[in-house]
Amino acid sequence: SMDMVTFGETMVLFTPARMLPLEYEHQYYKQMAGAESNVAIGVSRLGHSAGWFSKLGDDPFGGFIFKSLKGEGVDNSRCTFTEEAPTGLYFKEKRNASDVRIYYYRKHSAASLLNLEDLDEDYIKKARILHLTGITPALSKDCREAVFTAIEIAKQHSVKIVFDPNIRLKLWKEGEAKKVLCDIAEKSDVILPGLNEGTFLTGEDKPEKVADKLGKNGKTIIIKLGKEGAFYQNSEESGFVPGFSVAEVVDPVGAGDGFAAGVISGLLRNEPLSMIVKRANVVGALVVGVNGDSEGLPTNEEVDHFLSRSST
Ligand code: KDG
Repeated sequence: SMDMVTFGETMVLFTPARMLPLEYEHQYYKQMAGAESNVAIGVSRLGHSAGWFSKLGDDPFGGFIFKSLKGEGVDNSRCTFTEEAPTGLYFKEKRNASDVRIYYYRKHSAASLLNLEDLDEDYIKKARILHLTGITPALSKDCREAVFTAIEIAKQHSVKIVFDPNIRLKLWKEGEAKKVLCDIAEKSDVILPGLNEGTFLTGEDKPEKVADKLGKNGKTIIIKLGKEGAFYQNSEESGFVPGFSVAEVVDPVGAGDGFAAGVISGLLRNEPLSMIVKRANVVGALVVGVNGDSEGLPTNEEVDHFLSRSST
């Protein structure tokens, strides 16, 4: 059985070789991206067992993703392939270090065909944590149904649900997104919004107020405040944890997934909430110093090393 199970779309990411508007770029290198697989890689690097599944195209890109995740030590035994649709793609455009834009080529992708038949109930119910993002329910009706069914399975078997809203308004309409994501938040045990996502879901703009609104029934809420750190609240405690500054932000994409991996690792180790949030901040900070959405994800030793340097 797995410490954590997650599922969603992983795409091939094409990164331009130069910092240039995409229209002028000729060369790309091939990486892998997807919030859920980023988290699975992160959790695995932090020393836990992580299971990830999706539906991949029966094409070279699907093969690349499948092998890469296996190489990262992620269990992908429940992943399926289809000939009906291609693996999704995504391009990054870097105009400068702080202006990163993304373009999806994922409509009607293989992952959007993921459905109830892809859920292995036994696999989900034996996990300690089910990680979900707000991206998967935006992909298709079938994907949404799979998410809500996975939630039911988790709840029936006391599997803790960690939910990162990951609001992607390129994928669906605002009103629909708000309704569905609030519904998932309501059913989750731990919710990890960025502050603007928290505002989107609750209409509040102060972290404490967002946490009060989202945090009913003993939920744990951790609001990501970027380089300012994070605010956390559960039924026993609340507080701010300051952020860590990194030498150079090379690529901000993926920091939130690193943070989620850090939180999941801390929950699996039963650490106190303030410690969980502190280490999660470090994981997020280390991701932004490296090009790519998952390449910078650290091991525990790297987190310890960073902490020892930042306190001296
Ligand atoms: O959090 C990073 C992800 O957004 C990225 O890896 C791609 O999953 C992705 C998405 O749908 O944007």
